[in-house]
Amino acid sequence: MPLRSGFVSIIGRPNAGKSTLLNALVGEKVAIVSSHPQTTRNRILGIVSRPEAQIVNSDTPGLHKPDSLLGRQMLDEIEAALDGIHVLLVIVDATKSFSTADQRAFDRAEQFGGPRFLLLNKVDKMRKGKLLPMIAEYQKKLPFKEIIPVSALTGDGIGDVVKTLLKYLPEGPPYFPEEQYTDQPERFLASEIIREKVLAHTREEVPHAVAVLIEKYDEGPQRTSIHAVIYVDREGQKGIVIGKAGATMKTIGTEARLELEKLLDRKVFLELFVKVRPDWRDQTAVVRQLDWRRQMEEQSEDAQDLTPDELAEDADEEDL
Ligand SMILES: Nc1nc2c(ncn2[C@@H]2O[C@H](COP(=O)(O)OP(=O)(O)OP(=O)(O)O)[C@@H](O)[C@H]2O)c(=O)[nH]1
Ligand SMILES: [Mg+2]
Repeated sequence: MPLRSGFVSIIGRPNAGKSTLLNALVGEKVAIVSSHPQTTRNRILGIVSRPEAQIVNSDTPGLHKPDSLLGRQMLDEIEAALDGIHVLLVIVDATKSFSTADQRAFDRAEQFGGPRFLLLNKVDKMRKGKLLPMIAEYQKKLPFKEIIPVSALTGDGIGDVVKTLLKYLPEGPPYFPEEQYTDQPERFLASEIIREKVLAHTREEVPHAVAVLIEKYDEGPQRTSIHAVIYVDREGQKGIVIGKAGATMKTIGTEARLELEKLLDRKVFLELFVKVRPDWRDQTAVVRQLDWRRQMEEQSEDAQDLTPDELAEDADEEDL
């Protein structure tokens, strides 16, 4: 059988289930998930490798009208994720009525020249009888090559998505080694896991106002030491994240540490700090730091500017 491989991107409104779908496709937790809209802020690769094929899926932030620098960076991430892909997956929450945010996804999908599929997600929460009329309704809005009902949460229909994707991918060798299932560095994944736990234990405006930056990530001989700062917008939000007598922070820290230990398969020492940084979502310095690809590019450019002696000095410092 010829080998197939290609790039697939998932777009849709915030909270439709894109990240849950990515995790279901890969069979690993690659992207964080929460019940709050606009959880995902970066494009995230989730790679499915089979003996006969490799599907490189990209999760994206939810399509929305941006009201900050962070929001605009999120939209740039969506555009970057659509560049050069072979198949586009549009996902809707089938339990909700079609919204302007869904229309944004459909408008973007209309500009895409390749095959596009529509996934009707969260079918575990609806009566099966509603599906056929819904499929007909959606097909009238925009023609899709395939419309597939799924539950990203239970895994229902995910096998059909993979099977159908394989039919549309071009022949070609894999892009990534078979054992690699994401492109995110561990350091970024760690910050995301911490943010997920903050989102799980806060509500209203706090989840949108949270950013997590890793200040220290040391892979010592016995354990990995991680020092992370949870940024919020306002003093009151700091109190909410910390909780009564530090109870919320303790829960966030314990849950994040346990998940990190599972992910890294070693002991983790996690230190968390909360800092207030008013309006960070409009500050270039902070927003850029949340873009790990840019961070890595800048670091490698800085490294290129160094003389061999300076490079050696840098390496010594990292060993300390
Ligand atoms: N019942 C049910 N819930 C789901 C399903 N898929 C996702 N969810 C829930 O929907 C919420 C949003 O899921 P996410 O995967 O974070 O959604 P998203 O599209 O990535 O959201 P953003 O990153 O904010 O754009 C979470 O509470 C999920 O558990 C599903 O198939 N069934
Ligand atoms: Mg998401």
